[in-house]
Amino acid sequence: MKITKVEAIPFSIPYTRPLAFASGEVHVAEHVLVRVHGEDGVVGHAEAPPRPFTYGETQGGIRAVIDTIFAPQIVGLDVLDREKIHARLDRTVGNPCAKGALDIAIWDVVGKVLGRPVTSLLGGYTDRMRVSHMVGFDDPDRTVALAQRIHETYGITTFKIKVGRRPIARDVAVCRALRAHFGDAVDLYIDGNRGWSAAEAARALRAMDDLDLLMAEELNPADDVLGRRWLVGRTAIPFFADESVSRPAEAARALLDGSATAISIKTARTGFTGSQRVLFLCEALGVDTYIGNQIDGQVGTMASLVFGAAYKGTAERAGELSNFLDMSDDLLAEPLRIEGGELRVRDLPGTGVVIDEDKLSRYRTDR
Ligand code: MUC
Ligand code: MG
Repeated sequence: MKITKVEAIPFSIPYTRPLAFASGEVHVAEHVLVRVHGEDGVVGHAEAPPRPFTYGETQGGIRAVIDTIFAPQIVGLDVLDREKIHARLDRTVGNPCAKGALDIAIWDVVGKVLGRPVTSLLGGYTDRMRVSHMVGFDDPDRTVALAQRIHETYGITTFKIKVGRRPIARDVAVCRALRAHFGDAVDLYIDGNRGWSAAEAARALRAMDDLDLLMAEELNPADDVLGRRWLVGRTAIPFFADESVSRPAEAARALLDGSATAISIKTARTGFTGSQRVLFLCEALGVDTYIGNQIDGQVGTMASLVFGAAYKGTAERAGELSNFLDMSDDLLAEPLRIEGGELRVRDLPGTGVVIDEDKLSRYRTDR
């Protein structure tokens, strides 16, 4: 089955609740829907969520690199020749979200051609994942009220709290209020998006020592080479690398040089093929992973779920699969539904993504 055409369709959907964190703020989902067409009219879909402040990709840049560089290199190749496809894409450095979306859309085509759900082609471990909800910067009372509503409405019992503000007491107060409100009924962990120095992060962790945090993520910049190693060495909980490991080789480097003890896997930036490589590396080294959220819409969340549910290592931890709840609308014909704190994969060939074409017409910005 040859690839006949690739489309990169920009769309824009506002958030009802903007998400603020140490490295940026999101008010509108300005994403790209990637469509890979195969012979016989088979079409695979994926969502590329650019994070300009994290990886430097933008909506316009993702479109341009796909239209002018990647599509001409892969049109005409067989969808099963994935090593060949990746060898061509990897001639160009960077562009993780553009490459990730192409990879996922190609897997979607493969699943449809074979008539099997991609989750079973990848690993087939389970059909569901527990969901972790990520909360952005706010004050303690509003954060507790939001988490309580999410807990009651969707049954979610794991929360990631964005930290990295100054003074550090602001974030400590939010975490403390959540623990006081929920007691041990929820799991809590923190993500600093590189906002603190190593010394500030160490102080913050000390101030939260009694809060039973599950793990910590990117509290200070990985480029503070010795500072990061010093911090990770004195942290008693898993220290996750996220945006500092956008490729399998970076994950290997981070683990070997002691600048992380665990790895967040985001299909938005490593697709399914790169995410497999990260996961298998971590499994071989005995290192924890979890499925992170690149502030994906529902199409991207479906991909995270399809991958996360496929493997024991990723399915056993709650995955960040709920931030589409902050969007005013989305593109899936049948919206995702979180029930009892879980999301289930769909028993459909491919990734299970079916696009609502009316919504796509409404939100696309190229016409
Ligand atoms: C996260 O885990 O950091 C914020 C920036 C990004 O790329 O992803 C989000 C969430
Ligand atoms: Mg993160």
